[in-house]
Amino acid sequence: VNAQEKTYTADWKSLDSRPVADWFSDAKFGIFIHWGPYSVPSWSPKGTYEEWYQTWFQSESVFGNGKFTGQEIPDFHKSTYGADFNYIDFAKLWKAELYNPVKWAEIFKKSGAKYVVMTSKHHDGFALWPNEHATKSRGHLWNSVVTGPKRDLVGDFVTAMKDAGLKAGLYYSLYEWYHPWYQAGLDKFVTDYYHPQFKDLVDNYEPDLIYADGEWEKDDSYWRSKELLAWLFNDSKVKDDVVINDRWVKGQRHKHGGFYTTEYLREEVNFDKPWEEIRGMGLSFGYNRNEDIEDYNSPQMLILMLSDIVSQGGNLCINVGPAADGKIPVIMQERLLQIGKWLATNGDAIYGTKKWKRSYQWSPGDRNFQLLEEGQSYVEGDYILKQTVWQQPGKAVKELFFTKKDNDVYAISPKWPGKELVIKDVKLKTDTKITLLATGENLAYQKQGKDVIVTLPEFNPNNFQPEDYYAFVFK
Ligand code: FUL
Repeated sequence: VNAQEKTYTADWKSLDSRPVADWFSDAKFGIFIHWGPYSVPSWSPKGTYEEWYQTWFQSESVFGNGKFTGQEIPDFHKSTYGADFNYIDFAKLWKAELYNPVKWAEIFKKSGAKYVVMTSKHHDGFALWPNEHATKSRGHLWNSVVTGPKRDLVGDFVTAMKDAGLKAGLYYSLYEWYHPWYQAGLDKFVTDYYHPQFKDLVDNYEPDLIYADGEWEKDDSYWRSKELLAWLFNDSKVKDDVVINDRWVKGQRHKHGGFYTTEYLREEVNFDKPWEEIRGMGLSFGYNRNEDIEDYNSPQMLILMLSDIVSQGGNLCINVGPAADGKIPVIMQERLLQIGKWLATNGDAIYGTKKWKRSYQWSPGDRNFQLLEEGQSYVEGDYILKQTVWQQPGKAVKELFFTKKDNDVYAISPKWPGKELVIKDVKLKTDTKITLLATGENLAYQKQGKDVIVTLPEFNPNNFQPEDYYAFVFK
């Protein structure tokens, strides 16, 4: 039964029976965008989420991994903006004067991403579209058309992405810091605010994907998200197609909703549903000017992350934090283009693939790999993966990531394997060709027991582009 032929009821059994559209699992690579009044200070201690500036500054709560006193943001704020400067004042300073979503879309297309998800409203409650609920219920100007950018940021974003052939998604936070109705625990926060505001967003912009968030504080008896999802699936303008995530009710991630979400891969991933990892190129979602070059992942690291996640059946949605002026920081643009160049040659191993019978091959023993530095070319035997999600400290590392598509299996190697590539435990048909995607050449191989030994050509740097070094793909 197609999603569109069914009527859904407001219970998980019914709602969970709705399939996640295939385009999502096939896309594999997306871009997340966190942009809001917090992009004006764009500062937080390294390793924390910059978009949490408001609550950290106002409540002095300690957020992060325990390394912090909780005074960092209040101190920064007072010395930079003064004690009388409120978070609301950031919205007025936020001009987005260089915001050009058509240019964004060009960059995103070149990155090889297939979908882009932008914050329509983060936990600070600031609406990036002309939503009256935000302003009226709070009693101060709190959307991007009445203050700050004076522009429908969401509308222009969705139009530009769709025009470029990208899927356009919207992030939406259920809970809000400092919303008077929410703080008072009033039901009207849900009936007169969350639900109607959400409907306004969905029916005005018809997003391809909705990334709910901030569900963790309240039970469903408060949010009544199931009712809203029944509306979304039965009555909204996007009822047939929209893809949703799993953040709708406290404690229900990886259980209910659409695709499952992970964040900085803090959790085990062994899912029977489409899933997506989100993270920044560095350590934040909102742009953090406090991060230095070494806090950004190298292009190789990002490509290996993508390969690692895709080999486990997931998507990677990598975050970029635009500056307050609307520019995507040039380092982030460069990373996106680097990923895109690699995908242009090797995307066959990523897009539309599924998990193979196993996701990786572990190196024998405790071997260290070193990542390439920017501009460095490959030197045999000098290739290390720094602490990563795919390395077990002191144990073996993942030396191959596998994916499959139809009858093809892909092996993604973080380094040039040397004279030969050993693929363990693989069945081949007699006419199987083994191809190196970077050069297109077919390679000789022989079976050895259950394994296949592929003979590699003499490594000739002249045959490769810089991006080929990030990971070598064998089909
Ligand atoms: C989290 C939020 O608290 C972060 O600020 C960020 O928006 C991330 C995508 O979801 O739970």
